[in-house]
Amino acid sequence: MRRTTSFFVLMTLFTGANFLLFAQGQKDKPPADAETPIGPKWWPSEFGADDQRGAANRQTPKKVLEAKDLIAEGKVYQLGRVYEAGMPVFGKRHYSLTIPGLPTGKPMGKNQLVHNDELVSAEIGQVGTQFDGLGHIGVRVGNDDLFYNGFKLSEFGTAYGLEKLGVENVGPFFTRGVLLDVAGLKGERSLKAGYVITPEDLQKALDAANAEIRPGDVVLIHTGHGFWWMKDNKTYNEGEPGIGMAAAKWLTEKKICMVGSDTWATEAVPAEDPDRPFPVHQWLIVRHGVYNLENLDLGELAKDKVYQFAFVFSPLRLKGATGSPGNPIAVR
Ligand code: UVW
Repeated sequence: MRRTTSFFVLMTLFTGANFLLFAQGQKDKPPADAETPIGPKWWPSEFGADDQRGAANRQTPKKVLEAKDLIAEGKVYQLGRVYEAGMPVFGKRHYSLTIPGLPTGKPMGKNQLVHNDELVSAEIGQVGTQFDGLGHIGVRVGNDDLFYNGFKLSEFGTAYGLEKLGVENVGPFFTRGVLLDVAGLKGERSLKAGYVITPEDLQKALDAANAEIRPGDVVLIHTGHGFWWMKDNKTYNEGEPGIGMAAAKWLTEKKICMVGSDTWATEAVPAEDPDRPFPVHQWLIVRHGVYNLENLDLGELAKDKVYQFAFVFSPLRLKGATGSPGNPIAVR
C-alpha cells in the first residue's frame, strides 16, 4: 500500500514538474490564432506610423549631456573589432579587401605622386562589428515580409537597396552606455554557448555595477565569448551565450535605444526554442525598433570595471543598407 502511494506521489510530482517545464517553454510563444508568427501586430510604432528611426528617436540633446557627465578621465575604449580576412562571419557572408594595381594610381606630375585605393567586397553592414538596422530583420506574414512599423518589403525593397528603413535614417548615437558584466558576475572567463541570460542575471549585474538604466541608454552585455574571436573562430561561430526573450523584454521595458554584446547575435544560440531561431532579433528590431550591435570587443571595459560611460557611434550613411560597420567608442 505504502509503495503504491509513493508511486502516485512520485508520478504526480513528475507530471507537475513536466507541466511547469512545458509551460515555461510555451510562455513566450504566440497563441496559435495570433495575428502573426510573432504575436499581435506591432504597428503603428510609438514613434509614429511613418517613423523609420525607431529607438534612435530617444537620442536627444539631454542624452548627450547625461553622457558628458560620465566622462571623468578622458580615457577612450575602442569597442570595434579589426575587419580582416578570416574573421568569423555568419553563414556564407564574406569580407575581402584588395588594392588593385598597387599602386592604384601611377606616378602623377613632376612630384610623382602615387596613391592606393582599396576595393572592399562584403555584406558591409553585416560582417565584423555590425550595427543591425531596422531593414535587417523581418517576419513573413502570409505572402508579405513585414518589418519595423509594419512596412512591407515588397513595397520598399529594391536590388539597389532599401527605399525605407535604410541605415542612413538612423543618425548618430551620443548617449549613456551601461556595461552589464554577466561573465564577471558568474566568475567565468566566458559563459557557455547556449547559456540564456535572464532578467535576474542582468539585474544582478546592474546592482553589482551600482548603475542604472535610463531611457535612451545603450546597454552592452559582456559574456566573455569574445575571448574566442580570431583565437578559435569555430568555437566563436558554433553557438554563443546571450539574452533570452525574458531578458529582451526586460531591456525594451527600460526604453533603451540599443543593446550590444561581444557575440555575433547578442542572443543565445542555440535559441531557447529550437523551432524559433533568433526571436530576440525580431523582438528588438521588428517590434520595438531597438538596435543590436554585434561582435564588440568588451574585454578592456570589463577588465577595467567601467560600467557607465559615454557611448559614441555614428552608423555609416549607406543609403538603403541593412546595417553598418564601424568602431563604436566608450569614453569615461
Ligand atoms: C542574422 O542576420 C540572422 O543574424 P545577425 O544579425 O546576428 O548577423
